[in-house]
Amino acid sequence: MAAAALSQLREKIARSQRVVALTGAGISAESGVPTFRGQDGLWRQYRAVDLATPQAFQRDPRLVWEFYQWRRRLLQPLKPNPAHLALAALEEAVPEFTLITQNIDGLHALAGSRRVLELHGNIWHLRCTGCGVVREDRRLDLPALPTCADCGAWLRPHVVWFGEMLDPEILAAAVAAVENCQVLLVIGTSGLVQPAASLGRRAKQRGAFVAELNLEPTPQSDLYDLALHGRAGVLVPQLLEPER
Ligand code: BJW
Ligand code: ZN
Repeated sequence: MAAAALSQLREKIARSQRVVALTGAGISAESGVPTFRGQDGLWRQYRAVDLATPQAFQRDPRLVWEFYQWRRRLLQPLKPNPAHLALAALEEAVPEFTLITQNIDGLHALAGSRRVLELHGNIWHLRCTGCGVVREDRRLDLPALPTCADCGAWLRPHVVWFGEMLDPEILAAAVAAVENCQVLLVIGTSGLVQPAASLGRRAKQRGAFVAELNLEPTPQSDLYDLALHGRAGVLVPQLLEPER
């Protein structure tokens, strides 16, 4: 059954001009990045409202920075895994391939993916709360409360917290990509966080073939055409293997 589903998905991809992948924390799990809602997930150990909301940053910016600096140190040595690498290879094989990620870890770019829409920002980018400038900054020895070299205001991680709007241009590009694609791969996301969670349904409504690749079924699984259960690091590379 799984073999038949895999071969059906390979065939759909081979016949398509426009393919999109939407990834979540599960694709980076095998690189050592903690997910949010699994058994060892970040939101099991920490309260999101205390650390990943604009109110939390207003209340206690040092605490929020401590959390992000800890995560930057954790992420810094981590490498892309076979799932990231397979998506970079798929981009080369498909005429028009768009990668939409909810992840802030930057591992898709490290794997060689070129066209990446980062819906929730990037932990290696800092944004000034005063003048709005965004700069890449990979230092692990940031001050406890880093400030902007241009205007002196506090810097914050350039990520999207709960209750904040996503970058409208990036979201519009993601919506356009899913509404125009022929195949959408939904990989390693629990499908609980909006607006990313509604992208699969949009693709489906516009006639795309939607496949979910996840360790386990999600609340979205029934909406889709096909589900493959297993580790992303095993399943995604299998999409590139020739039919036997
Ligand atoms: C594997 C695997 C392996 C594991 N192989 N698979 C209704 C009520 C209340 C609030 C809302 C509501 N509707 C909408 C909202 C607002 C909110 C929201 O959606 N809340 C829900 C939780 C209910 N959304 C927002 O606030 C968004 N903004 C917005 O809507 O703006 C408009 C607005 C403004 C003001 C008011 C109202 C609306 C912004 C959302 C920003 C999300 N930010 C985070 C943090 C980013 C920064 C950081 O990392 O610190 O983004 S939260 C976190 O969740 C992170 C992730 O990108 C995101 C999604 O998580 P993901 O990737 O799905 O991870 P997990 O852990 O949930 O799942 C992992 C999956 O992988 C599992 O399924 C595993 O099985 C699988 N897996 N290992 C394959 N090896
Ligand atoms: Zn500034």
